[in-house]
Amino acid sequence: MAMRMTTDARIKIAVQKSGRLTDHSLELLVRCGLSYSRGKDQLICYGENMPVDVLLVRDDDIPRLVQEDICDLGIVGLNIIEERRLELISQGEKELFSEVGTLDFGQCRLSFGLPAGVPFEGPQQLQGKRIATTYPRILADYLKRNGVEAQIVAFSGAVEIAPSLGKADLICDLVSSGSTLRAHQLYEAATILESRATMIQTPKALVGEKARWLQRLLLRIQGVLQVKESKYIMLHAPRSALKAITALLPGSESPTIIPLEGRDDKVAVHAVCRENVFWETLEQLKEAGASSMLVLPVEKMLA
Ligand code: PRT
Ligand code: ZN
Repeated sequence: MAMRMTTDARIKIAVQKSGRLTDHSLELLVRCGLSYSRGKDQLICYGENMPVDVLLVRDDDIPRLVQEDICDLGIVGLNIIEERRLELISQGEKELFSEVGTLDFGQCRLSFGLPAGVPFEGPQQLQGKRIATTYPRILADYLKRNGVEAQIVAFSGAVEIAPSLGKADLICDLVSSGSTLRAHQLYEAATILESRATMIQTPKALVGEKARWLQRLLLRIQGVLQVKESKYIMLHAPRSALKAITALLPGSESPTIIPLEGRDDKVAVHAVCRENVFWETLEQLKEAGASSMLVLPVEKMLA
């Protein structure tokens, strides 16, 4: 009994076992301060310094594990989440997982791929066509919303070969660089879903210690995401140009102004910029009168 209680008090996060999201997902958790050891079977990473364990599974299983409350959290592409959400809704399921945040990796688009040379003039053109996809529910939902009837040819992979096999007129598949489409003489005609890795949470309310840890973890994730873009900038500014210079600092709220020993005409300005600071910005700052500029990466941030 005591054993079971300790297990239940731990947060379980479902992460893709091996694929495009794996390294980024684990890296995010490590940057949140988690250190873990990988179990012998390689299926669970046991958190050593936080009550957080990571279950390594196929990405397609992640929404179900979270929805059925086997895991408290999951990191998975919005494409998989949407497909599963539509399936659950069609089954009359009311208790779904909730989305807690969009992450900064796994970007891709669910788009129509048409044979090169066939122009795309809008959804009406899809009427009566055969469309191959691994996302039949998202596609059906799109067609319904656009009042179009088409034949959905469900594939489990390698959708891009469907047109050349004569199995479909066009495809609806994930695209990132577009090179797979090009290699099959297809082009990206229109996007129906923009996807990114997303964190989802169980529909069951967490309580006590576990709820507190979840809150801490979510705050840390937010911090990690903010930090990646943020820079700390230090510079010297003539008092007369202070207004113009602070207005140029990208995404900074209220900079710290520090007097300079022995100089009445100049001050030091320190600020956190929530966006990247490019060379162009530094050049503009210099033109406005700034000097001794330093841009530093931000290691950690907690609002
Ligand atoms: O084994 P498991 O089921 O866990 O993995 P999987 O093979 O189903 O998934 P995986 O690792 O390929 O992708 C995991 C997630 O990464 C997806 O669900 C998306 O959310 C996201 N993602 C981001 C992508 C892509 N980019 C992507 N380009 N998933 C797939 N692709 C494929 C696409 O299907 C097509 O075949 O890559 C090809 C197109 O790429 P480009 O660069 O040629 O356009
Ligand atoms: Zn998968």
